[in-house]
Amino acid sequence: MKINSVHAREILDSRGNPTVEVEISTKLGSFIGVSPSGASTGEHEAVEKRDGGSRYLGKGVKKSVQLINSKIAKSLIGKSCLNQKKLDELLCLIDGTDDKRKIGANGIVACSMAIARAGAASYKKPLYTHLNDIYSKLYGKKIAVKIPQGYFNVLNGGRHAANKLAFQEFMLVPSANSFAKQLQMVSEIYHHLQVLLIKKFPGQVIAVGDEGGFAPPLSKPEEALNLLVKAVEIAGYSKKVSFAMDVAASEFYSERKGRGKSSGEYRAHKMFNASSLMKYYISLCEKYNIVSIEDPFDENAFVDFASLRKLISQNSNLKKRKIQIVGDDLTCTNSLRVKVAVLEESCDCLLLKVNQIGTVTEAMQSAVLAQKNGWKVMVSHRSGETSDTFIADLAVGIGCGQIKSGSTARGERVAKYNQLLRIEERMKRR
Ligand code: 2PG
Ligand code: MG
Repeated sequence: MKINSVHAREILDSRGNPTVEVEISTKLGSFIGVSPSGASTGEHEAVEKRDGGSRYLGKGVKKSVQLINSKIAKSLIGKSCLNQKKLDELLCLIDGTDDKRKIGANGIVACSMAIARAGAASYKKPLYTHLNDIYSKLYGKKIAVKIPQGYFNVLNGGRHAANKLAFQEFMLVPSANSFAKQLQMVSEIYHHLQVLLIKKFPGQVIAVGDEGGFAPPLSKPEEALNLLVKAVEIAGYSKKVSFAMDVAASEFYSERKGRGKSSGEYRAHKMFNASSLMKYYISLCEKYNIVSIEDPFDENAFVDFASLRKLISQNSNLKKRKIQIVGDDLTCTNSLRVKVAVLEESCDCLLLKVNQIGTVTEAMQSAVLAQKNGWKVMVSHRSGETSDTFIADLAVGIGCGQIKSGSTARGERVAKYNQLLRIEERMKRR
């Protein structure tokens, strides 16, 4: 099925910042791809191209839009949208840099996602099935589609909120036999949490952070976790919900000059070094039913990640509970960095964000590498999003079993969860 036209435009994301939307048309209609955008971005991510200057405070994306409407359109028009890998390679080739700084990963990812949607329509398949075909081919065997476990971020800190909580995300992990039930449980807990917060902070605004979780004036992780335990209890789900955290530790890490790599400081509610922070994580895991910790250390601290895994596996109280260590800023959906993390045994779960690397194919290649090395994969949104639902189909299509898309509030967050409800319903009908 031939691509007839490619048109990029600048639209706004959930934080009110410009982002790139691309519309690719074939004779079957037009198909959209749109880039999300991070706030706690890893330094090894592909480059998000911004215009600079005063327009939109420098955050405009017109330069990337223009390059897509000229260079990329010229190369894609007339090509078949069915060969995702070949077209993704072509996008990388047109950009020609190793970090996609010329066109911008934000422009390229929107093109790549629009191509996938056009491909799915040509095969008359739902997006998740088409993505599953592409993934199975890259993997070298048929991968089963799967509705994922949700990791729902209901309390926000770090770069996603204006409070003093250094840790970025506190997530609920409900166990249920359907996604619909998971969503219902979290929505109920979320509303109980709201009541608890209103009582705890009378007269203060209980605003939500960038990902729809509450952002109350807390500073210690224990305060956040205690509130979650309480809300879960009131909702009547005590035995059915565990907890996860994205620490996003690079955001409060600083190196101490001249003292070598692992002598840096972590400025959270108090000062830590890598070893005291490690002990702190162990104490949190002993006290709370935590099953997943993302980015517990700086984005270059492969060895500290590995030491934490080792410490958990040697702890008699914790080794039976499977606590996964997730790489996000550490690995940046980049297969070269995943390879290092595999060798160092830094993680056992890869956070998968397509815009961190730039194309659907490259993101899938990182997921294949992770899974072939026995890791889990968690598909993820960004803190700046639109109502686009691509990642819901991606999580189901690669059958990875995990997704995080923020809280059960705010349109751009629930859009993904609602899409999972649709897919689950469709899969049950078959
Ligand atoms: C993260 C993400 C998404 P951001 O750190 O995992 O939650 O945040 O998009 O700001 O990088
Ligand atoms: Mg993260």
